[in-house]
Amino acid sequence: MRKLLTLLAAAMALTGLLAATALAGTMVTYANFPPAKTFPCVQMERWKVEVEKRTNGELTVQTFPGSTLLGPKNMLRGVQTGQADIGCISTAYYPGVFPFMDVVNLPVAFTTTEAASLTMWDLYLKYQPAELKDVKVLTLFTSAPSQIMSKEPVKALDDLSGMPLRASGTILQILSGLGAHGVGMPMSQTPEALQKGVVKGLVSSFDVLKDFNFAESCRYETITNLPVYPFAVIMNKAKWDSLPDDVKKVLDDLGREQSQWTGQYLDNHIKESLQWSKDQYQVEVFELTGAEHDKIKELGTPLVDEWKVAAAKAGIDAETVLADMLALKAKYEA
Ligand code: 3IO
Repeated sequence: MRKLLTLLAAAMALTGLLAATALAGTMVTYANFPPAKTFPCVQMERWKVEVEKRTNGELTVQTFPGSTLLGPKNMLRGVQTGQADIGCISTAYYPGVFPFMDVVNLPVAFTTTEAASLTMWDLYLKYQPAELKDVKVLTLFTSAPSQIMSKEPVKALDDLSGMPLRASGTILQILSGLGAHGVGMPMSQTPEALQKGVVKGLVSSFDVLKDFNFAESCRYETITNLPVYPFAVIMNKAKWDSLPDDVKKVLDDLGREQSQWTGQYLDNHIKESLQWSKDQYQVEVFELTGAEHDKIKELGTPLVDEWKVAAAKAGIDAETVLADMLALKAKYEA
């Protein structure tokens, strides 16, 4: 009986200790829209591990991949209102909402994800755009340059005529200039759209061939080097304000590093994904001619002008921001 009581007392003390530890720390929720295997969620899990390690567990992160907490289009509002503490948004799903960050989605032919991601981060830090003032930006990154993945071969630009392809943001306008039929929808809805046949392919980065198994239905890949999609990881402002200073410092110190880590991860992963797709499904990869690349470039010029007008309307010094972006791109691609 004595022994039992001692054991019971010890167990209660341990429980109390664990509860106290949990109380001393803060738990935050982190919502993401695509499935767990995809790169936005891989970077989320890496961020969680690093944060919990670097804060010695003072901050714990509960992750919700696959739109289990918030979806692609209610992510921004959901974080602003505190349904989730942290959320990952693809800014191309919010036309007109991010007039500054849209600059990263312009057809300037980024060659690596790492360069595009670091460019986005540096631009944000320098200008602190008004459109992100009501949330805390934890990190920023992009997808890799966008390519066509389709059920029917696109060996030349003429093959695009009337072809319905899923995309978002500026790529939609380029597709219409090429005679294709761009269908705007979030990445997370694309598996169903492909399966139902409402689109015959998509324009995004090659990581999705493996991570969504799109290689199975989209056996034809065409190298177009279209724009990257910008992503922002944002935190509810009141939640951020409530965090202790030492935790804030850990998160601030991680922002740029996380951006670079994600860029490097994706640059490696698109290669691995394409090789996997060749091995698994014998996908074919088509290269366009120089003249065709020139045509794509030509179609991009009015988009840059349109961005300048929209940015100026939002009070952004468009010429300076664009010049800065191109300088950062050159620096990081050197
Ligand atoms: C993307 C979005 C979600 C999951 C994996 C992804 N790989 C590339 C993208 C970019 C994209 O097409 C988009 O809609 O953000």
